[in-house]
Amino acid sequence: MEALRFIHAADLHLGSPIPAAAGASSLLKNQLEDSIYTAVHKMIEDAIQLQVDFVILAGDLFDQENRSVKSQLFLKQKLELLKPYDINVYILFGNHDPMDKKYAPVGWPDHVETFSTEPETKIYFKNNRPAARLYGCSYSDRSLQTNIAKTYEKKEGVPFHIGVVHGQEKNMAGSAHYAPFSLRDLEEKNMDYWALGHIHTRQYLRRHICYPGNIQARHRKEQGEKGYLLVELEKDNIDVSFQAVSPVVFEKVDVIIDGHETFDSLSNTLLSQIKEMSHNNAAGLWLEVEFTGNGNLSEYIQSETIIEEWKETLNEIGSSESPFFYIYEIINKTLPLSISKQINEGDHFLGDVEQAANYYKTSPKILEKEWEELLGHPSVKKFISQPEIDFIIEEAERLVWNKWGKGESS
Ligand SMILES: [Mn+2]
Repeated sequence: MEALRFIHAADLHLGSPIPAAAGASSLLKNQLEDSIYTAVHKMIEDAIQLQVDFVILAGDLFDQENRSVKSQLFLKQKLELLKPYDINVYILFGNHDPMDKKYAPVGWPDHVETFSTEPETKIYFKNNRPAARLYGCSYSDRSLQTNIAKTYEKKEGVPFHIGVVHGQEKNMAGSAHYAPFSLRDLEEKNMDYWALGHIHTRQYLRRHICYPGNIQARHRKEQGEKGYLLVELEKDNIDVSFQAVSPVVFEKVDVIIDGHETFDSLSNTLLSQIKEMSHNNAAGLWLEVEFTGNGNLSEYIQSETIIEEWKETLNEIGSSESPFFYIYEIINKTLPLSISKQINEGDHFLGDVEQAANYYKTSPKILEKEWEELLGHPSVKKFISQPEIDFIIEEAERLVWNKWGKGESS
């Protein structure tokens, strides 16, 4: 039995808009705009270099159901590069690019096989012998409510079996519309590998049941390196390794201000923390920096003018680093020493503020009632989740503390 080596990717979301921060240079904006294309290009180069047998794309190749012509032609051109190397491609379409929607049609070359909207199997031949059977089913519409993985029927006669599904594990929130399955459903099928798609965070549900995550982050909430999975299947062994290809990486840096008396010392700490983040494959890091702790610098970090100037200075340094970094936001969660001291000494008013804040944070139901009109509004509801509410409460808490600590009573 011959071993197999293949690439498993999903959720390319080609054509997805990636909003950049307003202050970023056009160079940075362009890089961000092109980042998905750059990531896909790198994956194709890797496929050739690593001499993989085939590539699986497990859904949501295109971001919008009308599939932009630019994205389709781009992908077709890239996949054509694989043909001279006998690298096949197996494509399944997901909820973002369902098959039965209207889009300018683009034909796929022969070595690219797409799964139809009925569960079907494809056989991969290696050296003229059947080497693997792939099971898959594309979305016809933007939702697929059936447990499609459960309907896959394993047919013997080939050495390896690979299930491909674009869907969500049943216990995950909002799973009902996306081919919901339980881990047990998948395990019972005894496949050698499950190539999953749909969830943008890389996850290994089992050694052989994996979500690769999306290939390039599109906003601050998709943190860390992104890429594809390289899978090596042998008779009694499986090896799955993550390969980063995303040129732009979103990250968060947490810096504690305690003990820093000057801005240059704090800057040095921040810069060395950024250096420690090793992202060898990334061209650039987009950073959200959060300052916490107590110290004399807190008072200055509260000033928007200072923060803006500081950000600019740091970003000038960042632009000549490799990978470059760009700080798009600085979040201040610090307190001046004098105020933290007053809190520790049991200042009643400051203590009361803290208590009130904790009360609201730990009893979301009460806040829901008090803010009913705001939080119940359908167009607001979508945008305000619990972490954001907590953030607003903490901001309010810090604002009151600072004003009180400085003796401002108006
Ligand atoms: Mn999806």
